[in-house]
Amino acid sequence: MPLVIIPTYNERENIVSLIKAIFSLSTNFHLLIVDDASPDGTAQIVKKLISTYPDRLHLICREEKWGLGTAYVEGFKFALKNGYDYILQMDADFSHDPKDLVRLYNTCKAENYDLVIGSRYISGVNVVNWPIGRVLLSYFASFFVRFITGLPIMDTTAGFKCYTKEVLETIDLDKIQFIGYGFQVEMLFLAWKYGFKLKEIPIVFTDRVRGVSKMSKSIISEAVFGIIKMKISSFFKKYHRR
Ligand SMILES: Nc1nc2c(ncn2[C@@H]2O[C@H](COP(=O)(O)OP(=O)(O)O)[C@@H](O)[C@H]2O)c(=O)[nH]1
Ligand SMILES: [Mg+2]
Repeated sequence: MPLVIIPTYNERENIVSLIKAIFSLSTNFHLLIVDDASPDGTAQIVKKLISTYPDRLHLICREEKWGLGTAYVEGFKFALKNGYDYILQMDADFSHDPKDLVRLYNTCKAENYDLVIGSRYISGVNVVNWPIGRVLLSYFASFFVRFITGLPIMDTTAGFKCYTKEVLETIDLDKIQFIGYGFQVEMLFLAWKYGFKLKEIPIVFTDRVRGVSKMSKSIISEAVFGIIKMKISSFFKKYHRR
């Protein structure tokens, strides 16, 4: 059974239509929202929907804004504990098209990949409505990560992915370093180091229409130094699958 994990912080304008869009897909996805005490009441809105989708919709409410990376780690642990075998992740703001969940999942399952990445940069630059500064930042960040780590992936900071449970069981989730966006890179890097089969498929990424971005300068500096540190420390680690 596949589980889609969506971290939220102030996504009240997006969350209901997103949940409905996912539950109207042909695949029987289950859904976990991990909310960090959004002041706009995102969690309360989700809670009201649980009775409509009792077995399919799950919610974890955290007490504070503890960051994207830790929200995903908590979601991954939930997925493993509850026996899901494919775990997908996406943003709450419709930047990732819910219909692409089916493509990610089917590619992972039918073609026996361990991690499938919805990629903005595999065939040119498929980003719609982002300000040029944000596109350049993202494209440069992706290049920087590839250059430092050697990852054979064009969109190294992608947040739209499908993992098999084996990947999440192998990676020591308690040792994840990044709390912000660098988390996406760290998971990808570890999956690659452990020798899992990775695949990029093209997606179109559209900037959010509703709500505001949570990207910040501190997230960027965590990422730049953190990635160099991650690469250096990887020389001293062994990556054996349990
Ligand atoms: N739970 C949780 N979700 C977060 C946090 N920061 C961002 N998000 C969510 O992560 C996703 C990506 O964030 P977003 O603001 O769209 O970033 P951007 O698209 O890179 O500008 C969205 O679903 C956000 O609501 C956080 O600290 N905690
Ligand atoms: Mg976004």
